[in-house]
Amino acid sequence: MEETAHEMKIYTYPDPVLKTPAEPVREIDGELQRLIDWMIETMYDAPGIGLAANQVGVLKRVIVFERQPRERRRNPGVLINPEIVLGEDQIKWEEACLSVPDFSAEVVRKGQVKVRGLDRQGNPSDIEAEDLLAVCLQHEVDHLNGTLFIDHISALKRALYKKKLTKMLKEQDEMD
Ligand code: GNR
Ligand code: NI
Repeated sequence: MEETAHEMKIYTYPDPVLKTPAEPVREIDGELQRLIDWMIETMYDAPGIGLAANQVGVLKRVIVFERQPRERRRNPGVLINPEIVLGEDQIKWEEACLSVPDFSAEVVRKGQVKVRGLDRQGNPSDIEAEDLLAVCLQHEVDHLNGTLFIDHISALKRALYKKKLTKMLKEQDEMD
């Protein structure tokens, strides 16, 4: 492993840290800069197109995301204390989550959003997004509020996923 690698552990469902709302950031200090760098590394290493601090066990309102999720080049974005200030149109997208292993499902969200927060220097930053980036930003803000995409699907589909997960965990247990 490289000496500069700082991938953090990604917590998975049903860990309680994923259900706990994160606290607003009050001070943008060196520790927060380090967290942001590690989150960006962890996101690309996973690989994923977004990551919320809850997912790495830190209850601070910080998200990182890939600004151009369809491009090969890395163009990371950061928002501290993000809020969705505008949402228009509905789209249905097949979502997955690094914290919800081996599952994906269609979720209805806004197709266009404006998300307001602070950049890593502490300056106000508005991100306008559509399609996949809009879905991703809503998914990340949900994480900060303790919500997962499986909270948006039907109770039946969610129950089926829980059953599948229990079976997977049991099989894993029997292996070791
Ligand atoms: O990498 C990710 N891909 C993705 C695809 C469709 C909808 C949402 C996402 S976010 C996910 C990474 C993640 O779990 N972020 O919290
Ligand atoms: Ni997620």
